[in-house]
Amino acid sequence: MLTMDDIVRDGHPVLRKVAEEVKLPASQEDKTILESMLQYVKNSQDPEVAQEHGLRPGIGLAAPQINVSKRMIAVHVNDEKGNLFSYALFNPKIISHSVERSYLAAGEGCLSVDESIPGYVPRYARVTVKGTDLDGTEVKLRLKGLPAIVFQHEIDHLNGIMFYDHINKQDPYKEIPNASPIER
Ligand code: K3U
Ligand code: NI
Repeated sequence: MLTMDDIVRDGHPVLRKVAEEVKLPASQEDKTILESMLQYVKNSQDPEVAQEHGLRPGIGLAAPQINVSKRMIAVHVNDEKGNLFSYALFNPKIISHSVERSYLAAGEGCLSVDESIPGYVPRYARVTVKGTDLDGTEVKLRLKGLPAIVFQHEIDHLNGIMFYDHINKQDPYKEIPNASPIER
């Protein structure tokens, strides 16, 4: 079971590397790692398990965050209507996106960043993501709202990008053109 001890923190070089594509069909080792990532995110949202193991709650996790430089992400998040988006994907890719942007009004956090960093993180409002799930099935997801933001945050991790890279350094709360806030 993954715990916070497995999560590398900001400053670790793996977080700045471009992660390698996973060879498909995935090996049992890669599947086990990806399953454990999704399990971390689920466990971290269960108050009893999280408290028992000292897990910081998360809605997503990318393999580089556990020092595995491979293109794998796990997401477990509800949209504003309460629909659950629970996915563990190999080689996720944004294949198209809206021109319109969005951002979380409360800003973003990251399990690899211990402090909170204020500011708006501009994201695409809608994205279409393709990837391969744990069964080897190709999936194509059309996402908006919080799930779209989380997938973009996790795919950024695969490209060595941290959420705060997107924050305007001079004016962290500067209005983002053509963007709608998401309150959560
Ligand atoms: O935002 C977080 C949260 C946790 C529980 C309930 C609601 C929100 C915690 S930070 C988080 O989940 C990151 C995880 C990371 F860094 F490992 F990928 C994902 C994320 C947070 C905010 C916006 C987008 C993605
Ligand atoms: Ni993160």
